[in-house]
Amino acid sequence: QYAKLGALTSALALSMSWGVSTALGQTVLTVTHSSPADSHFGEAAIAFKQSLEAQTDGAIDVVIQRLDNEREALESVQFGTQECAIVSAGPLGNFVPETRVLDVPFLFDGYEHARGVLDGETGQELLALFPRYGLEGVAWMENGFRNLTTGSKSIASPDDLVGMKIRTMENPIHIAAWQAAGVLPTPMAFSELPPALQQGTVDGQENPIPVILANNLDMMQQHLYLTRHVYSPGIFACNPDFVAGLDEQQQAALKTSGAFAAAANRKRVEKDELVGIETLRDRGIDIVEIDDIQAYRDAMASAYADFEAEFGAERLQAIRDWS
Ligand code: EAX
Repeated sequence: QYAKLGALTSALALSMSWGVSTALGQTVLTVTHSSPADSHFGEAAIAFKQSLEAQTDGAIDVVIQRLDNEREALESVQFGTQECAIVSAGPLGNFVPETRVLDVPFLFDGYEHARGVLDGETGQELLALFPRYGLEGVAWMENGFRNLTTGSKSIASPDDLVGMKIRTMENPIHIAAWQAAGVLPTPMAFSELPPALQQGTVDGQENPIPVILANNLDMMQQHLYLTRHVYSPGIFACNPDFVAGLDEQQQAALKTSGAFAAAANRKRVEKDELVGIETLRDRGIDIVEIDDIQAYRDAMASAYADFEAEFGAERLQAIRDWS
């Protein structure tokens, strides 16, 4: 019964999206992402479009759209009402649970470390699990290391965070880490964040420099603490049936175009990290370097027993020790 229903819904989904081709017989591939075009995700989408359209001689028409509810984007890709999405890994663990290991705070020392793990065995093994959950993991993307921002309340040490309402992504690992620090985490989709900051329903939020810059979150916040507490990967995901419907050459082009997108994405993250802090300072937000990052690690320490129970202490250590 369920199998039949499943087949029916996928047939429906098929006719709703990629069944629709243009007069020229083009296949339309819609890819959404959560930031403006002038951003680390926007540049990735443009690089992908240019590469795939050129490689397939225009047989695939890539349409880029903005969708800043990342959970909805992944649901639509899974269901087949849109072909692909670039999203941060925020909600990804609710779809592919094994990817949650990447969300553990203070797991990576820096960009080289995080990228090495994603490009290496761990990242590739995780991508191979996606089809089990109705998704095709085309390439890892990058959102960046996350930093804490607050509105009128300022913080001298993590002790001051106790009782503060901080918006987090809809990510159980992040939520547990902030709870351990005494914060009242308020998970919500990215689309709900600007109004929540403007209306003061939360005291702060956390996001990487590229996201803060591209979305002008500094205009809604007064203090930026360079906590770099957690690395935020992104993912380029597509609907597996859509991918299976492409010919072999197009599938290969999809993969290499995903790699182009990832390269453009990383390049923009690097640029934003390099000049973004100065730009944000010039725009007027108070920027605070953290001398005692260990205090933040200690504040979240009580969550680590659970993380070790979920992922294995050895596994976490192996990721930390990557070189
Ligand atoms: O993908 O939800 C978030 O805070 C993400 O970092 C943002 O949507 C960028």
